[in-house]
Amino acid sequence: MAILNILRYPDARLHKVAASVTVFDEGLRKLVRDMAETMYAAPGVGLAATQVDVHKRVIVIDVSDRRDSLVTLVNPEIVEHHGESDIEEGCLSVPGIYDLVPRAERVKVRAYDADGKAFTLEAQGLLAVCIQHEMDHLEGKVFVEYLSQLKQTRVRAKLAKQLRKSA
Ligand code: GNR
Ligand code: NI
Repeated sequence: MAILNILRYPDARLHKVAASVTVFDEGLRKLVRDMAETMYAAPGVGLAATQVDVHKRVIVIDVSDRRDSLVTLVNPEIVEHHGESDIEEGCLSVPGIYDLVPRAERVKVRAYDADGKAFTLEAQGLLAVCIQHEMDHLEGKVFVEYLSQLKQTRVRAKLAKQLRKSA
């Protein structure tokens, strides 16, 4: 297992569009294990492959308190969405920034697991929001891009200041 480096916004690689997985092999299962280890270590409730500079449609999520309920989504598709969520988001690629962005409260997702078995998942609350957040990463979209230009300017200033302090 390995802990992978998480890209930080702004980084052009966070804007790459991920490609569908076509081969379900040991390399894919190792990527999923390493992504899970990276997510748990961070700690975060989700991680998209884009964030570790792998541009494949792979997501890991665990919103459980005990951190024992890993969900792996390969090539996910939202087939139904309902309502509006009011959960504030954060992102491991944008540390220290939290805000509300428009998301559905409930989603039905069709995806494959790491072995290539198809399944559907009905999610609500934090899990539903997290799925939408991670699927945006696969499209090269980071949650702060939903915010006003004024807020985005403030986010960039805050991240630049964090970097200066850590240097
Ligand atoms: O750890 C995370 N927490 C979180 C909280 C609310 C909505 C979405 C998230 S996802 C985030 C981890 C991350 O950056 N995934 O891409
Ligand atoms: Ni994120």
